[in-house]
Amino acid sequence: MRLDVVSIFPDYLRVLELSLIGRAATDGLLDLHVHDLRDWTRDRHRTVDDTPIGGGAGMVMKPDVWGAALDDVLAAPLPAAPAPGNVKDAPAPPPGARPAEPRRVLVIPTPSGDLFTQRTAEDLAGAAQLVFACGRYEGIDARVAEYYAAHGVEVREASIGDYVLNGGEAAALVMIEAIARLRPGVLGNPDSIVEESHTGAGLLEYPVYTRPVAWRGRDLSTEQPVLLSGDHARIARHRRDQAITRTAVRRPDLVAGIDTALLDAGDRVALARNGWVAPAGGSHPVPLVIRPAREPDLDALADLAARTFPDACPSFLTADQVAAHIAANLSPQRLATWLEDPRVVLTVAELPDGLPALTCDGAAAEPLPRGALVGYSAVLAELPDADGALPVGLDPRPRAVTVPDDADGAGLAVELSKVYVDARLRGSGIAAVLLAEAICDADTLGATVLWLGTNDANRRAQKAYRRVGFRRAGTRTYDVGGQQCRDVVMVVDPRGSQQA
Ligand code: JDE
Repeated sequence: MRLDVVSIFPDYLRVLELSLIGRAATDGLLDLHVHDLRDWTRDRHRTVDDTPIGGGAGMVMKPDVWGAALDDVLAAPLPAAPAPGNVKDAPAPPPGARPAEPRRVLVIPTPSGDLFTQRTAEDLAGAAQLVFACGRYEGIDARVAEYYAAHGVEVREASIGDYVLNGGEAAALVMIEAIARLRPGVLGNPDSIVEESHTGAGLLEYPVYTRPVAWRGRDLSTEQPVLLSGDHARIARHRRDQAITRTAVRRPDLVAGIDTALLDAGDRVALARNGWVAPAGGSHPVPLVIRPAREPDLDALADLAARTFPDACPSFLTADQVAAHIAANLSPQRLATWLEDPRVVLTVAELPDGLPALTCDGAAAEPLPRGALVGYSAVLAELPDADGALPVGLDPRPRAVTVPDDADGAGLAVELSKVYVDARLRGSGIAAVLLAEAICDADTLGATVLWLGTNDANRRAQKAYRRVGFRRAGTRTYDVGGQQCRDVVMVVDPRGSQQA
């Protein structure tokens, strides 16, 4: 690759002689040329600028000087192209095709250009010649870029960010470094490039650590023991979770642009924990809020409950039996009672921006409106009120559940009465977050055991509960609209879950 830089401060680019780039130039991997723009002036004062036509502050660089310089540099001989087959990933030319014109790109660093990104660097790394035109003052006469674009040169006006520099030199150095390290042989360790592109879902890098393991009060053997476990799969999962959390906190703009086809189930849970939901089949994550239910939610919540309950029922139940159960146990009135009862914690999953209609794989689904409720959970503490009554809707505690005493010799059982997620958002990680939240809520209520009953046949649900720490304790029979169903009973000790 040939690199040309044209500047009125050629010495500014002397740093290119140093480090990996300079080594690549001496090794012949890069053919680097720095030019003084004033060499193309023809007046005694070597003038490169003039006052703006139309008036105004500052000076503008002259098109005639730039034209003379760029005509020469863009006609310069190029290093011999590598033989076909030597270029990794290059498409094979069609048989009988004559060799294509080498790709020459004129790059003009300017704050008003297109944003230079890693994609731009990857693209430009494939060119045969890059010519960087470094302007000073208020810029270069606009006709220069237009002229070369109109005469078959690929022109890229490129910005390295939203700030103003005194000249294009520093921006050119940034772009050259980003591009040159992608060229074969320039970077010492090509593994690190491979690894970068692995996180190519558009995530920030995970935080990295080296010895000493304990440093200034921060001990990784207690903070992140998985990193010292030697379990490569778990380490990879942990790092990916960290990358997702970091991206959600620092660059929500990047999360909104993630291609969800590149996400696995663990990624979806990590995203949901950080306030984003990636629906299966959707193209981009959308914001998710997990929050306590409020009075205005009641109708939508009852609606969601009625929609999701039948999914969890065994198939031998009739529609009437299911409907009877919903009318009795999941009405807005019942939910309102829960909302007013301090022994009940009702949590909802809301999509504040809704969900766009999907047109993935030709399958279109209805969009969801802003503020749509897509999941909920209810935990009920087994605490009698002043009249000795337990919360309405609390199921009798199955014999299989034992209630350990806490430090004061008093135990408390809490039932995880409901956790449901809209069928459309299955596998999005919402259930895992609602469950983690429910376990924390149980701890807050003072529970020494959190228990639940779930239909024996619903293996998917049992697996989800097991994943967040529930263990099978036994069985119970459960009445749905007059029909006795067999449930598996599962338990978890919620104590200390808040730190997690
Ligand atoms: C490149 N991000 C920022 C600056 C300029 C007022 C003052 C100066 C070619 O025309 C240019 C080039 C530059 C230097 O590049 C940057 C830059 N990426 O500042 C100006 C414009 N307006 C003009």
